[in-house]
Amino acid sequence: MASNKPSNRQFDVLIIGAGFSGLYQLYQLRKLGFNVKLFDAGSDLGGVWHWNCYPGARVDSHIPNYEYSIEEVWQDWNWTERFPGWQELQRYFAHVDQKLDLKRDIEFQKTVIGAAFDEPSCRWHVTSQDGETVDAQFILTCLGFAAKAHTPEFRGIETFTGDATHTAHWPQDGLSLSGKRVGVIGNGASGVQVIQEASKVAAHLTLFQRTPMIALAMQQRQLTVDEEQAKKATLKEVFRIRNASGGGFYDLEMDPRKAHEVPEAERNKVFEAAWAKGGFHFWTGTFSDIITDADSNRMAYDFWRAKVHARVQNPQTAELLAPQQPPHPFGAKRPSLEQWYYEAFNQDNVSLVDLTQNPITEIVPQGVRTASNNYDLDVLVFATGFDAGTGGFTQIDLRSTSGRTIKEVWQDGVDTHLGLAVPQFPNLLMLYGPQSPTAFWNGPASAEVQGDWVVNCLVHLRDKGINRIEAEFEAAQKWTQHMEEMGARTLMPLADSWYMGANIPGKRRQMLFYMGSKSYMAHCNESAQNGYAGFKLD
Ligand code: N01
Repeated sequence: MASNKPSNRQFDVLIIGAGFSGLYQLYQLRKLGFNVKLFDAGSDLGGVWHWNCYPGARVDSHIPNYEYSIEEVWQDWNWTERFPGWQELQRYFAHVDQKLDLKRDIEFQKTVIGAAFDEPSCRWHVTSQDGETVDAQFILTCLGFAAKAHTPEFRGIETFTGDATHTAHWPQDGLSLSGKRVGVIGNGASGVQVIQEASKVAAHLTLFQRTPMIALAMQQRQLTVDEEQAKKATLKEVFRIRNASGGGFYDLEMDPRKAHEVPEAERNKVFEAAWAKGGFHFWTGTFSDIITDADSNRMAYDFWRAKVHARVQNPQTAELLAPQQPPHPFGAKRPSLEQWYYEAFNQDNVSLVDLTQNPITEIVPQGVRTASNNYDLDVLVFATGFDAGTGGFTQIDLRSTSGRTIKEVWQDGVDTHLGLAVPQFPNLLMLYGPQSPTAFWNGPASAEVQGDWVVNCLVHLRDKGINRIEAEFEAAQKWTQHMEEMGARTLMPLADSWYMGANIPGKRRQMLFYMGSKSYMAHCNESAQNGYAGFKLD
């Protein structure tokens, strides 16, 4: 509940969320003399990497893209895998804390449940679950885009007598899948990862698939200490290029040509090279028109499909996993990365239920009932994603200056100025939020680049004696319009993705994330250079 009571504890800045963005803000603002506090709902650092401890959870951005560029952090840190898993990422955050001494200004298990802006004092009253209300001039929301898990409302869901969990709420003390009959609903990034691990240990694993996932080869590998040490000499330059790049990767280069204009042999060479590099290279590191031209997009899809069919023995299963007709344009939904996902379906202990032919009718005490079958299960995993971008906000009783909750304000769609601020929510700045490049921007790069903009903004306000910053309605409407126009020039709107808000029943369909961090930052910097155009400063 939002509260209007004044509080005993007062801060210049309250940061919500101890992931990459929140920790970066804390580190920078504290150095600049702000009185800062960070609240996080979890019991340790890491944001999603604190919560996501399901078997196989690992990052899809390859090292060294996925880390801070802060020298005192990287100079004596060595990664062991090109795509590190959640345990290693948790160790990394402990290392970050050790180097930057962050925890002394962080309060854990401090879930923010409400916030109301007090006009006379020009400060936010922020209430947490434990009943305390604190007072801050500015709130920085560093909630991540996946702060609210989505579990579909299957009939009978509460009757299941086995262990049921959403991937984002995986028990911190573990949940064994060994020797169990495991069902997984969903095959996004989380589903693919948990399926791979479950396939190794489960007595039987059943994937309930609604839409085939266009999963790309991760090309995981171990990193040696020598290799990591040798890399240090190049890291400053690597991070400089990464942070200036259009997606937060130092080594993801687009071929400027259009795929359908390139001779087939040449095109396949480019596709093969990207495939061999692994990770997102095949998504955003081939031709410039893959996500804008339907013919070029289809060429990438067909290349991918042939790769999958070569690995799956049963042609019918292969067709379910990689159908002749693309389920949606390639890349218009976030591709998962996989290591042995497709081979898993060659195993006797793994089966696939096609929900388009055989939909789930209800969850029963023993397992899942579909239109034509019953599946008895010991463990049911909901890898069903998130109310992305906005869910982290709308679950807080966050009040506008006119008293409306952000949930009400965003009911008919999100309007923000530059994905940084919402009209009628003064002195609240969003990092990695909706209508900024979030989903298309490697997290640590965004934390630093967008993060520096926010830090500079707060310094500017302080230096100029400005107490209040608020997004203007007209600027926010223009930004939404600009995003829709950009989206319409791509194939993105054609998929029912979380990028479009289309994965949540009843959520307004709109482009929720800005495509292109370079042009995004150009807009943000232009606003700052013009006295924070689009914001009202008092
Ligand atoms: O969620 P998702 P996620 N009945 O939304 C299915 C990041 N991430 O947690 O496609 C049946 O992608 C749904 O089916 P459909 C990453 O950015 C990163 O996997 O809607 N199925 C889909 O298969 C990622 O994109 C990492 O038809 C239902 C699945 O559930 C984002 O988080 C790791 C259903 C949801 O997939 C979200 O990934 C994990 C229903 N009623 C996550 N409702 C790494 O970096 C939903 N589904 C590694």
